[in-house]
Amino acid sequence: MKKLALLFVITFIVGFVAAPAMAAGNSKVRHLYLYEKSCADPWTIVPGGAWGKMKYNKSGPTLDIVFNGHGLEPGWEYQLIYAPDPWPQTGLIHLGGGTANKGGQVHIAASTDTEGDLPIATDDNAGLIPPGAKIWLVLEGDTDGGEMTAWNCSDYLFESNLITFVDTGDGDDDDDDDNDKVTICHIPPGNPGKAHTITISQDAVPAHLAHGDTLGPC
Ligand SMILES: [Ca+2]
Repeated sequence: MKKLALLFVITFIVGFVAAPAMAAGNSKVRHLYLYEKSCADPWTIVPGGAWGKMKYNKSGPTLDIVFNGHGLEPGWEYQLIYAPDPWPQTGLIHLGGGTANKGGQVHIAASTDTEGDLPIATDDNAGLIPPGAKIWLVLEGDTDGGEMTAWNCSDYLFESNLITFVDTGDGDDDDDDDNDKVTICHIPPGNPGKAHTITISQDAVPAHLAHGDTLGPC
């Protein structure tokens, strides 16, 4: 009976201490693992290879990430990116960068105003059900502006899952880009059966119309 009472007291204490901590925690926080992969179908994870873990918020005015990578090349510079398909990942967004230390570890903490939700409308993976965004760790020198300019696959880390991010506002960029939305019928190239209505920023309209999308809902 004493044991049971003690257990009850411990449970009560743990519950009491843990509950406020959970309430204070951010329920929007998510985690994504990234791995070195085989670089050929079916893109299996390399056993004992490099890997990393990214903590991020699933919604907010900025995408806030904390990334820790392991087993990388000491002294090399890396960039964490959102990588819209297809090649060359046009429209990619830099989420932060860092240099691997002597132990091959990279630490990146950064906030980025994505100026819209992820995946972006022109991402092939926006046509998936459910849609998702790829996050990669690539070499600093392999991107230029909003595209990949080189492919050193065996030096990268790739997503274990697709993620989504909802941009709830303009952050501190003083644009009104998040309020400047247009509804279109998005017709995935080569896959008209997956046409669906999406809302995009005014600036993205010409690119969509150019690949066959139409104004207004489907
Ligand atoms: Ca924003």
